Amino acid sequence: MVLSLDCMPVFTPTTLKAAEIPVFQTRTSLLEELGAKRITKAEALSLYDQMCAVRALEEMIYQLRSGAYTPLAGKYEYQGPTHLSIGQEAASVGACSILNWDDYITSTHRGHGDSMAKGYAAILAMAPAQMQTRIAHYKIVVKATDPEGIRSELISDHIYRSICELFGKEHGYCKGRGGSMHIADFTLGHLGANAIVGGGTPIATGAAYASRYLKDGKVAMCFVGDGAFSNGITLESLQMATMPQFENGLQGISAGVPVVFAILNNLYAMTGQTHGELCDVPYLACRGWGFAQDGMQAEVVNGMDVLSVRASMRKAVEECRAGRGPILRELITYRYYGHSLSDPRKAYRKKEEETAWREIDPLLTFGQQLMECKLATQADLDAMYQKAFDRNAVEAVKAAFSPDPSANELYKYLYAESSAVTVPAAYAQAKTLIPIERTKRDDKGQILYKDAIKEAMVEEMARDQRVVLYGEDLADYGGAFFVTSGMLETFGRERVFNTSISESAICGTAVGAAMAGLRPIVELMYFDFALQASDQISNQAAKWHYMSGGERTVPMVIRASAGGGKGYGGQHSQSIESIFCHTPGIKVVVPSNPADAKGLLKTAIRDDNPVLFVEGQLLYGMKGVVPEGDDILIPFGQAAIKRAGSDCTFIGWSYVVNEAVKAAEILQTQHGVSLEVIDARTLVPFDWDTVIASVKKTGKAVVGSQAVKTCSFTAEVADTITRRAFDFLDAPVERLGAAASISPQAKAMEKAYLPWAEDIVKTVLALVGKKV
Ligand SMILES: Cc1ncc(C[n+]2csc(CCOP(=O)(O)OP(=O)(O)O)c2C)c(N)n1
Repeated sequence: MVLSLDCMPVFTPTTLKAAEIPVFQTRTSLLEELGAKRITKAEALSLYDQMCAVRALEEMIYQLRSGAYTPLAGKYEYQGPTHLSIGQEAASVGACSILNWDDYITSTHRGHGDSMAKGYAAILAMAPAQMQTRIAHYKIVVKATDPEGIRSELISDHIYRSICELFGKEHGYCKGRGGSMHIADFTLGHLGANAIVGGGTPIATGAAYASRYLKDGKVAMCFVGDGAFSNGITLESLQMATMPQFENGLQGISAGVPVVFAILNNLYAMTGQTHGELCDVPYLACRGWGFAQDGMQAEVVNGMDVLSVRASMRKAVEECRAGRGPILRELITYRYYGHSLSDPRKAYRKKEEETAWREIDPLLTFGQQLMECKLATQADLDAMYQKAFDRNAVEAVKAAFSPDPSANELYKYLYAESSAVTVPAAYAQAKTLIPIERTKRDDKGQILYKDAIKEAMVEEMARDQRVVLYGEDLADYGGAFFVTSGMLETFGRERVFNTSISESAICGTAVGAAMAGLRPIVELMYFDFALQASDQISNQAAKWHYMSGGERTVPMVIRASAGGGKGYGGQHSQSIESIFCHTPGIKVVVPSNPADAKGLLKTAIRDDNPVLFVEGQLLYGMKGVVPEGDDILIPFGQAAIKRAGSDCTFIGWSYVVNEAVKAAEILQTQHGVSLEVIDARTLVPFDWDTVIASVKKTGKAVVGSQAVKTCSFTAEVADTITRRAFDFLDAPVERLGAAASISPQAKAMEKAYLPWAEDIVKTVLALVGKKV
C-alpha cells in the first residue's frame, strides 16, 4: 500500500530467533542502590512511606467492609467496590516513583494503589509553581507557607480527594461520578482507572501517541492485569503501539510510542489462573515477541520488590524518552485478598500459597532492608505505618462527612459545553506539504458529498494542528470510498496515517489522544465495524467527561460510512446509529446532503465531545451546493425543514430524507397531499422543538430511517411526539425503517428490505385517509 515499501516475493530459508527476555535479572538491593547513588536515604524512606499510604488506604476499605475501621465505626457505611491491591504496593510505588509529575498513567478496576502512588509521587516531584497550580485548580486551603509544609498538606489533600472519590463525594477527584473503579486525576497525568478489563491500554497508547506527536516528552505507564492481557483491546493496543511506521522514518519523525505496558501479574484473572489454566506461555512478557522484532524490550521483574521494579522501570522510561518505546514489563506480584471482599478464595487458592506470598510482603522485605542499612528501626517503621494510618483516618473522617453530590446534578458533566472556538497560537495555521487545493465547484457551485466531507477535514486540519486523521487504508489509498484521497499528500503521514485493522484500538487510542491534547478524527470503513469498537465508543469515549466530573474533555470524531442499497449483505449495510443514541455522552450526527456534511463535520471537529459522524454511502456521489468559506459551521441540534407542508410531517435523517423529498413531490403532484419534510441532521442533540411545532401544525407524523425498525431511534422520536403533542395528533405516529431482518445481497430482496419513497407515499396516504 505504501509505494516506497517493497512487497516483493522473498522465500529465503532462515530461522527466526525470538529476542531474549530477561527474567528476574534486574534485581538490586538498597545497599547497592545507595552505593551507586541511584537513591538517597530520604527517597528510600519515602518509598516506604508511599507504600504505607497505599496500604493504609486499602486496609481502610477492608476494615470498613467488616465494620472494624475504628475511626468511622458506626458512623459511615461504605458502598462501592472492594477490589483491593494489598500485596501489590511495590509495583505501583516502584513504577510511579520514577515518573515525572505530569507523565501519564492508566490503571485498572484494582487501581486505588496506582492512583495513590501516582498522586503521591507526583506531588513529591512538583516544583513550587506546580503546587500552586494544583492548589488553584482544586481550590485547596493551605495553611503552610514553606514549600515542604505545602507539599505535606497537598499529600494529605490527595488522600482526602482519593477517599472522597471512593466514598462518592463531591470533593472527590471525579466529584463522585467515577468512584473506585474510575478514579482519575488529570491534573497530574492520571488518565483513569478503568472498570473494563484492558480499558486503559488504548487510552495509554493514544496518550503516548499524542505525546510523541506533540513532542511534550511525556511517557505513559499503562498498568494492566494479567487477565486483561488476554483481552482483545489489550492485544490490539499493543499492535497499534508497535506499528513500525512510528519509528522507521515512514512518518518523518522516527520515535516509538512512549508507552510502558506494565503487566501487574498477580497470577489470577478473577479466579482463573493465568499459568497452567489460561495462558500457555511461561511469562506473559513472551507476548512481546508477537508484536515487535525486539520483543518490545520485554522484561520480567519481581513485582514484590520495590527497588527492582524501580530499577527496571527507570530503564523502560528512559528507553521511551529516547524514542525506543513501547516497552513491556511483567511485574510478578500477588494480591492477598480475592477479586473483591465478597470472594472467599477457598475454591481456588491454597492457604500455604497465601502465606508464602505474605512472607515476601513488599513492606516487610523493604522494611528489613531499611533496617539493615540503618535507615530505620522496627519502631520507626511501625511509627511510619501508624502515621500513614492516622493521616488516612483524619482524611477519611473528613471525607465521610463531606458533601454528597446533589441528585439534581445528575446530568451535569454529561456533555462538555465547550468547543475549539479559537486555536492556541502554537497549533494555529498548520503547515502543509503542498498548497491546499480548494475543491472545484461546478457552475452551480456544487460539489460531491464525499468531497464536502474532505473539504471540512482539510479546512479544520489546516486551522488546527491538533487535528489528526487515522484509520484503515485512508492514507495512500484514500479510504474504501476515496473520501480522504490526497490528504496524505497535503498533510503528511504524521497527521494522516493508516492503521492496522484494529477498530477497537482505532477508537480507543483516539480517546487517549483526545485526553492528552489532540483532536483526532478516526475513520471506520463500514458502520457495521463500530460494533467491534462499541466498547471504546460507548464505555470509554462517551463516558470519560462525565466519569471525570468534567475534568477532561474527549474531543474526537468517529466517521463511519453507513451502507444499505449497495448489495453488500448483512455485515456491510447496517445503519446502527440508534445503538449509540442509547449511550448518553456521545453526539450522533447524520447528514443527508453535501452542505450539511461539511458544516456539521466542521462543528464536530471543533466540538469538545466525542461525535459519531455517520456518512451515507448512497450519498457519497450526491452533488449539492456547498458554500465556500472556512467558517461556515452548522450548529448541532438544529433540524432543517427541507420542504414545508400542512397535511403530515415526515421526520428522518441521512439518506431517507432525500427519499422523503421525492415522496413529498409525488404526494403533492399525484395526490394533493402536502408533506412537510424535516431533516433531523443530528440525533444527539435532537431538535425536538422544530419537530413538535411541525406535528402540532399538521396533526400527523411519520418517522423514518434506514435503520432496522425494531428498537430504532425512530421509536424514541415517535414516543416523544406522542407525549408532547398528543392533543394535536389525529392518528398514531407511524414509523418506517428497514425490515426486522438481515440485509440481503439479492437486489430485489434488498429493495424490499429498505424503505424508499414509495413506502413513504403509501404510509402518508394511509395516515391521511386516502386510498392508495
Ligand atoms: C471486559 C471485562 N470482562 C470482565 C470483567 C469482570 N472482571 C472484573 S476484574 C476481572 C479479572 C481481571 O483480571 P486481571 O486483569 O488479572 O486483574 P486482577 O483482578 O487480577 O487485578 C474480571 C473478569 C470486566 N470488568 N471487564
